[in-house]
Amino acid sequence: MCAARGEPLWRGGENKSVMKTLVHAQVRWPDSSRKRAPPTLYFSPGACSLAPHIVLEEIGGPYQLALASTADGTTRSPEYLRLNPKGRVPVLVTGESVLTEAPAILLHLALSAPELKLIASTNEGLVRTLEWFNWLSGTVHSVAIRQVRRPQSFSADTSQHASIVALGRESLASAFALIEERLVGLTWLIEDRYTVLDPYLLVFHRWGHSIGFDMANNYPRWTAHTHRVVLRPATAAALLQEKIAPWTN
Ligand SMILES: N[C@@H](CCC(=O)N[C@@H](CS)C(=O)NCC(=O)O)C(=O)O
Repeated sequence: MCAARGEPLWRGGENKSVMKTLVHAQVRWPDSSRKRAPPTLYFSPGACSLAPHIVLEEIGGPYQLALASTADGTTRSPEYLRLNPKGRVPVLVTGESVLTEAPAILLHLALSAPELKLIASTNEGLVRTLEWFNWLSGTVHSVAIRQVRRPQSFSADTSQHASIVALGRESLASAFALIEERLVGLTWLIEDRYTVLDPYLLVFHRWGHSIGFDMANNYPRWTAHTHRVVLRPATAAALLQEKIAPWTN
């Protein structure tokens, strides 16, 4: 990172309406002239980049959005691969630094605005946060969700795709049941206050809807949690900017 350790890369508040611009279908590169520029989040509507987008709104400082659609091939273009060789969103560009991986970006954003307390404050809370992040981004997202949405990533043999999708749906059903169980008695996931994990969980709830799971009836506690996240003005703003609804994809 270009900021000193523990030092926020920017402070919220100033010239918000001027600085925050939605940049459509452009891939722009970090350079030295951007050292003090607001951070840029590369996102695709409804992708896991929605969580850092919501957190940027929570923080309230200037930032920019750059659309990198996962649907139209932008994230696999040679230009985009120069920025992120992993070919995925989200990417957060801050000055000369390019940060990938949703949990790392969420942690970075939480640390950049310590006064908002968007991350756990105890060792136990931090460890539980890592436990959630690792499982959600690994087992649930990169395996199960991907099996359902991109079976071609697991086999070039199209005759295998239906069974890969079925395996993914089975894994998701048990993962979602575990999420529902973990939410017993909780308002928020960690330390009973809103942290960056909560908007991340919202993304998975939306995906559940989009792949046809009956989220409201099968996961009422998780659905109530999602309602709480959606009621936050930062979430409403991010959903509006991405032109998506909370309950569909
Ligand atoms: N481990 C990465 C996964 C990122 C990821 O898979 N992003 C999806 C969107 S939710 C993507 O960019 N997909 C495009 C593709 O697979 O080509 C993270 O947590 O950020």
